[in-house]
Amino acid sequence: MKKAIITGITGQDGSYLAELLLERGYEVHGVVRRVALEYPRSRMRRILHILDRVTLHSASLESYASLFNIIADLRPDECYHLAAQSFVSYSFEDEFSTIQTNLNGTHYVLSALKRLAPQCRFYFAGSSEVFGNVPVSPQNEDTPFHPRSPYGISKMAGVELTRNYREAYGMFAVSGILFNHESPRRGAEFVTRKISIAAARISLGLEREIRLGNLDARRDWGHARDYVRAMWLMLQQDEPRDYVIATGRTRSVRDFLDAAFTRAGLDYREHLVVDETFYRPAEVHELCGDAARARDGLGWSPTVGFRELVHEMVDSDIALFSGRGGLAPGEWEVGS
Ligand code: G4F
Repeated sequence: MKKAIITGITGQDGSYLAELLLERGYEVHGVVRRVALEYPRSRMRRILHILDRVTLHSASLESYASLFNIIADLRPDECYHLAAQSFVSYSFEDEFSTIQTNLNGTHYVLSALKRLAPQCRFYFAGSSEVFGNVPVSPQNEDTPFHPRSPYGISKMAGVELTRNYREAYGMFAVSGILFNHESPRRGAEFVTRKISIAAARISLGLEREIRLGNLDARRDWGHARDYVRAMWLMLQQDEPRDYVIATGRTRSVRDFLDAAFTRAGLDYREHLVVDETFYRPAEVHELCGDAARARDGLGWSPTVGFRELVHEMVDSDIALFSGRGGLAPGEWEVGS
């Protein structure tokens, strides 16, 4: 039985990936922060249904020793390093901890694997935010990086570090450069989930307005369940390579808003307040990925389209806020 370790198992991607690995017969281990163990109903809400089938270990991305000890005990076959401070806006507010945690955390995991389990296959959760201010569209693995946020910089450095471990030490270490991927499990601070929650709550009479920033930003939005399948595929190849994962189609924030509110039976124009506080110091205006290498090399393609994604998210939030979602009020918004 293959042994896999996932950092960030309590997040959107970690939870879908854990399900996928369990289905494929893996022994699944997750690294979580101490606080998650203290508040399982909220912090572990995405993995409550599989808690009896995964083993959790508490560690901190800031502590080399804590990560080293877990890897020493487990000697995993595959390691998926997903944990990070992943909210772009917040990275402007706290540049230092974003860059420090994201980069050092990756470095610690890679270094411990090199020392203790050099045969372990390593996946790094890169991001399309590395492209930032793009000179060409769509973006692929050869597009130059020009990140526009401390978060993007931390991910660019992580991709380069992973490449260096591959080239310098011969490790099977790869990065997935994933474009935006969403689902009902998305954290409430990201724009798609903020919109689906607002659409649900307004339609149920629980709120009246939604406050948003730049509505003209365009993103290439796919479904997270499709994207974790690509992560797994990357580690099953003969050769380690980085891959862009994307749908190849962009929509604006306004398109998402319109589709979500229409699904909830609402007209977004009656509820929208454009709020300057949600604008970013440096915006990434448009990202669109070219996943040809993944299509040809991994046999990967997305299965969920834009409208299906929006509808799943809105329907799920209507169920959640009308009391059919299985969580008590207050448990949905914590620790995304
Ligand atoms: O949903 P977002 O916060 O996602 P963003 O910044 O594109 O980053 C996400 O995708 C990346 C992959 O490319 C990941 F690496 C990253 O960790 C994260 O998952 O914002 C999307 C767009 C932005 O242009 C933002 O300016 O929506 C715009 N926006 C407009 N109003 C807003 C809001 N974003 C948020 N979060 N909240 C708003 O009120």
